[in-house]
Amino acid sequence: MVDVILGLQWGDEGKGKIVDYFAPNYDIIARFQGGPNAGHTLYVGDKKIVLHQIPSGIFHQNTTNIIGNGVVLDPVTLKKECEAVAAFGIDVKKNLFISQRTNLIVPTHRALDKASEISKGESKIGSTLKGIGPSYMDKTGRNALRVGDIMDKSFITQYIKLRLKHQRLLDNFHFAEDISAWEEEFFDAIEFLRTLNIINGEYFINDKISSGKKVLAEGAQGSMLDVDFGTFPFVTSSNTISAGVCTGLGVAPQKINKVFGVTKAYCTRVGSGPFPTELHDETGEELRKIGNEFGATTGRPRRCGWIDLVALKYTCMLNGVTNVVMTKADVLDSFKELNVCTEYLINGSKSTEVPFQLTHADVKPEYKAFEGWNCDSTSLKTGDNLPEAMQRYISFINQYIGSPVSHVSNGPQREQIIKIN
Ligand code: 2SA
Ligand code: MG
Repeated sequence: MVDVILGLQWGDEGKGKIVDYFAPNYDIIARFQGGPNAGHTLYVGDKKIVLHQIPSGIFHQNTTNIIGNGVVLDPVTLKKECEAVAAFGIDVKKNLFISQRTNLIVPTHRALDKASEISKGESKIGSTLKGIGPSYMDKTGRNALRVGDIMDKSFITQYIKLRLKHQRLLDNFHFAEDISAWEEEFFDAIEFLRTLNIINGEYFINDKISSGKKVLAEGAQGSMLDVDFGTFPFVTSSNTISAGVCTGLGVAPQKINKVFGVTKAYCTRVGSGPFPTELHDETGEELRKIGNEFGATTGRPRRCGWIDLVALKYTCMLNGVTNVVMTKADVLDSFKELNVCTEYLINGSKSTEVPFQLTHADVKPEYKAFEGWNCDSTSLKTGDNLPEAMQRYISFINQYIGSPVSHVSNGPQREQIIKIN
């Protein structure tokens, strides 16, 4: 069986911590989409580490970690990450496995990402500039190099052919960047990649499932950034929803069991694009400050606002969420009043559906106000002694979205998580 943990908002819901918390219940943790644009923050003891491509199970000794075919892999970032993880005494050669069908990010993908963003001007996506969009374009455009290709003698020739294609595109953008330093790093990292466990991912994972092993699929970014259902074009280039697990790992839909959807108790977004409940005032500033809302990969300040139940109900539907995990509830500890968005006012009409175009100008959030709990929640341990105001907040969300909130995270530490009955 395969369970899934994924984000229900625009990313940064705290999935890394939640995966780390649930990891001991699983034999395998697998990434199925995204790439170095992800930033999953974990605490090992009191040391903070940010993982980008390596699954968050790497710090659990007996856990097998898989990078699936749906991921776009930057070997340079991977090498750095492996070195960072090795400093904690972890040997990736033992428990990290990479699908040979995983697509490679090459240096020109990063240049193309930058060129594309610059050409868009004001309407830029606000991408992480990690080459994600261009490398998924090469996948669907049937040009990409894949991890399995690095074992082939013709790899360099294939690489040069692809670089030439990219060079022509870059010329069209009138964009010149000297990638020679990147290239040197890239080939160095390819050498390193050759020493890792490269597998036939779909057989590997299905064999494990058949022999009764438990798999946890770890999502990156969030459902509102899904290339099909997110706030297009301000999305990432992969399917971040649970459907992506099937194509990104090679597992059939009936193998998927629980879907844990992670949401913050409020809402954030990095990069451009619509965000109906965004707060441009002091309250938004306070959320950013207390929640330390800065991108884990790029350090960018995150836009902050109230929780959006219209969007949350939508993403619960898309993912078939069986359990909702609410994170960073403690960030709301000091707020006198909390708002939750229950409806959108779109060109004067009320709606509880996410529209085709979720643009700033036409969509206004309608709020229901809640009294804050105004106490330190960080040391709460069980679901039965939650402050009443917190209970009211959670049970309203529960009812609205129709999926049960089963866990509430009340601090960054592994043990700061409350199971709700
Ligand atoms: P891209 O780079 O092509 O995937 O960017 C497209 C949009 O997707 C957003 N995006 C993200 N949003 C939140 N978190 C992400 N990961 C990092 C993190 C981000 C960071 O965990 O903190 O450090 O800045 C992530 N990755 C992509 C991106 O902002 C664009 O809106
Ligand atoms: Mg993140």
